[in-house]
Amino acid sequence: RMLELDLRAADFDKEFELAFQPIINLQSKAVTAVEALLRWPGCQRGHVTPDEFIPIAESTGLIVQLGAWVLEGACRQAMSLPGKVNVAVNLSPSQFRRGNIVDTVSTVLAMTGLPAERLELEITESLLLDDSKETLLALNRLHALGVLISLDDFGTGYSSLSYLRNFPVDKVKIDRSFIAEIAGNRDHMAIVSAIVNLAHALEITTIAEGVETEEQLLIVRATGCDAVQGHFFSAPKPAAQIRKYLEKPH
Ligand code: G
Ligand code: G
Ligand code: MN
Ligand code: NA
Repeated sequence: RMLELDLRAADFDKEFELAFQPIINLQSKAVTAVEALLRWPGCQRGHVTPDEFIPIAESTGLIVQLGAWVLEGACRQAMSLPGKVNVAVNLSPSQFRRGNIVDTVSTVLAMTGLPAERLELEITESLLLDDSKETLLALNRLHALGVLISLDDFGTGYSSLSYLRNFPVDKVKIDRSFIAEIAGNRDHMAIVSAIVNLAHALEITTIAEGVETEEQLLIVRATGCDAVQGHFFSAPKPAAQIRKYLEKPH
């Protein structure tokens, strides 16, 4: 694939950018974190989405270097954004399997000066699925550094309840497919409520993803969910725009 050659040849600093999307706490109504999302505006081949290039970065192993670049950039931005917001960074399973993620994270924290408590690492159930000792060890070490672990896209995979008990999970992000239909579908509201209650029983915080309308926001709030993210508040935006969003009162 040609994209693979472009990715191998890419100068990350010149071609890639991070977008940031606010995560809003429903009690305080404050932005408590921003999620960093990778963009490739400098790609020679024109517009490519992360859903196209991230799988290639994963299969080639380039995600180890690219992921370290994302971590560093995200932590640097978190240090410079107002309001001491946390930053959430997506991690691929290959960053655990092919790279030394614990060393990478501790190096980036030391280099940028970001307190570990302000970094949230988003992992997916696919990482936990093969139940490896190495993965558990790495997650426990990351947690011991003080970083928070979020389980992303929750509800779409196996959603084994044992994951929430056996791994150091601080937050679950309820997949946006449940939120998309929450207004017209009682089953979806019941599922979201059940996830929120289960998480809270285990002292895990909940975030609803993909909130696009006020109606969805009100229903999500009624489930007792802690935080929301989605286009209703803001799409992922370049750091300069997110800075403005954080500076203006809500
Ligand atoms: O905003 P959206 O189109 O950015 O993201 C599409 C997918 O790409 C999502 O599943 C998201 O988690 C993933 N993604 C975005 N940025 C990163 C990143 O820096 N690292 C990894 N591993 N995945 C990312
Ligand atoms: O897999 P992950 O949750 O990391 O991916 C986040 C993805 O969700 C990104 O592609 C981001 O652009 C997208 N996203 C964020 N908010 C919304 C929203 O309100 N609606 C939709 N459809 N997508 C969203
Ligand atoms: Mn995510
Ligand atoms: Na997600």
